[in-house]
Amino acid sequence: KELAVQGSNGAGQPNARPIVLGFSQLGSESDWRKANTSSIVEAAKEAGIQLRLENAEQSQQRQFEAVRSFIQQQVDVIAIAPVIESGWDPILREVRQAGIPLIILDRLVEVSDPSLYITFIGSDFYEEGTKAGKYLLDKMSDAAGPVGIVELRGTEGSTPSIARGKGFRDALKERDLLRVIQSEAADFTYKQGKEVMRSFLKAKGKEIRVLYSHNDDMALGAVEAIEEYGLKPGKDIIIISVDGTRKAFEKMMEGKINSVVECNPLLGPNLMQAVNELMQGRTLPKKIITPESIFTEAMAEKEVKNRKY
Ligand code: GZL
Repeated sequence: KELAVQGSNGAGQPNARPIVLGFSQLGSESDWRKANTSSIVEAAKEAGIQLRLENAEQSQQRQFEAVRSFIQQQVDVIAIAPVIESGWDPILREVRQAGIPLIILDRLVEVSDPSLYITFIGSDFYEEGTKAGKYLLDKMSDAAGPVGIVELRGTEGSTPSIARGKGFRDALKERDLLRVIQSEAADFTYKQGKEVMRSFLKAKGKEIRVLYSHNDDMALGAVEAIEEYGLKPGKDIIIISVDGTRKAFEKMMEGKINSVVECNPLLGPNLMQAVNELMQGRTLPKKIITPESIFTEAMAEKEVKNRKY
């Protein structure tokens, strides 16, 4: 690769051109995703990096096509937020063949050879699931009989859905009174969260004491379904969600969601920093994990003004 490209600090030769980054974004399914996209667009502008963003609207096939077009365009760096973990080996080998460095963002890929990508920038989803489970252990510490939990899973086969489900279950192992009685994928969307929650209520009704939702958009849809059914979200059914969007904080202030585990979408600055560093020939850590917290309805009022997404 010609090295006469301009780093963000103008490190290149005077006539250098800006770095070109091809980014395959997986979709626009949730508020988290929209915040993630705007963070990346903003950070590229700040860094003087030319961003070519393709939105796959949750189709892996369209992500493959986007990556192939970035190879054709001979971009300097490729970044991918992979919709699901499987199926990436062939296309990542094409990227390696083309000699283009690759960054994986937000979710992970399951590949035979991890050297196919330079670094992963995102969250520890297992940890997020564990935090949700530990909150529930504490919230239900004085429960006498079995507690029925329903789970709205994110996109089937995606890292957040797999790992948030596992972390949650591992945390609950110590209390077999807490039981997941229904679990279904609702693709991280408001609409499907509402539809699947309706079906849970039809099937299990008052047996449901807790909802664990893998993201806020599905949780907000479920809140509507619970109210339509005639129960009180946050009271009759304890609700734990993940992401920490403003809308979820507003629902916590109304007492309709009880706890939200933070998942930070503002990865733009980290991504541009990594792009600049690898273009300057520096080595990067294999994983760059963003620090995250958990919030409850008690602290929602104070925290809501600090939320950036
Ligand atoms: C998590 C991200 C998930 C969010 C959802 O890093 O991949 O996808 O939790 C989003 O809101 O749709």
